[in-house]
Amino acid sequence: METTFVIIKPNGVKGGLIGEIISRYEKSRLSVSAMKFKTIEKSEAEGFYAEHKERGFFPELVAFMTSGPSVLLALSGEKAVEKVRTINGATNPANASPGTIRHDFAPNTGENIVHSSDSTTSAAREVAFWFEKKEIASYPPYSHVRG
Ligand code: IDP
Ligand code: MG
Repeated sequence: METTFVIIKPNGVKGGLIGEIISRYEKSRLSVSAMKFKTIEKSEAEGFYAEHKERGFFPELVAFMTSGPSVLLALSGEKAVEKVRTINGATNPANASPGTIRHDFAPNTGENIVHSSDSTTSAAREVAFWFEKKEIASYPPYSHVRG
């Protein structure tokens, strides 16, 4: 069992895609183990994306991520990190495979609808960055009713 971290970015929330996106993860037998609806603050976006702070797109990324509410999620299940990266698709939606979230909904690289952790190490850091321990469900993944 593995846990990964996801953000439904402000354009995913504004676009009415919360249900659609979470549904795709659940259909892949991933369970929501923590969830929060919030407008990310500038200092939080800067801290969360610190690895990108020297990149030219950083100010634009921070501005976009703080432009409206996001949904923050911890998702648990077998191979959760890799599964979610596959479901989300390539960073640049022009390179994303048909059927992925970014292919289906993202207008460009900067506003690519979803974030997800790129390794189990990042996932542990990112889950801890946004959630307190008591906010994370400790039960094992659901027995999905679709079997
Ligand atoms: P990832 O989200 O697929 O892991 P990263 O390379 O970690 O991609 O970049 C983090 C985020 O920064 C991307 O999701 C995207 O929103 C933004 N970003 C990355 N590269 C560019 C770019 O070349 N132009 C604008 N924004 C970018
Ligand atoms: Mg990344």
